[in-house]
Amino acid sequence: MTRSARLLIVGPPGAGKGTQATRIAEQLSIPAISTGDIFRQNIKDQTDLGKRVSQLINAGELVPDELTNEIVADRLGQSDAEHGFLLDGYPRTVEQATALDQHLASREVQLDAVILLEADTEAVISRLLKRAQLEGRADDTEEVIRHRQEVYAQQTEPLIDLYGRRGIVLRIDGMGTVDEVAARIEEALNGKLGER
Ligand code: B4P
Repeated sequence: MTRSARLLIVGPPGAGKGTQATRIAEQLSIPAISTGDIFRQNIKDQTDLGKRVSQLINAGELVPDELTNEIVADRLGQSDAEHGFLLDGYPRTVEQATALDQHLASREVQLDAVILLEADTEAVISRLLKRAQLEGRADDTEEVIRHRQEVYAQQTEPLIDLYGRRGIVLRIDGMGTVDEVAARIEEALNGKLGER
């Protein structure tokens, strides 16, 4: 499958966004752009940006919209994203969604689909606790994981209605194996992208 596609993947922390984003991007030959990965890389490299955001991320808080919007606009302006991209973990607030709309409108393009990964809260918490043992991410303690779920419910869930009204949301059951979830996404995306 090689097609131009402008996509988002949304879902609660631990739903499998990063895991699935890599696969989908590879299948469609588009870059997967994860704001979480961009921030973590900057923290690791101890850049100015990394120093500004590390406390917020480790506490499970969102990075300010203005800063995040600037980073994404810059990344989307790079040549590999010209014909398509999969944004993973962005937008996370209504303000970010508005900024993305404005950015895409200025390029006279629009989103093709929003993949919404749905998963049971207790199951995602146990996935993230397992990742904590494997990777030791500072924001994967139980207290911070629960806080990130609340932040998602308050700040990010409203985006589902916003995109739902545009008829571009693909609801995907995120429970089951990685391969099972990937197969559901592929089927839904084939249907949606085939409509264009
Ligand atoms: P993210 O990096 O986006 O972190 P996340 O929501 O936890 O998702 P992640 O991709 O890591 O996990 P996934 O569900 O794939 O953000 C981290 C922080 O950065 C945020 O809290 C915030 O502070 C900041 N940030 C990022 N974007 C921002 C924005 N736009 N605005 C402001 N701040 C922002 O997977 C989780 C685990 O589940 C993995 O270990 C995986 O192996 C496992 N898994 C996946 N699928 C599975 C399956 N089917 N079965 C079992 N396990 C599975």
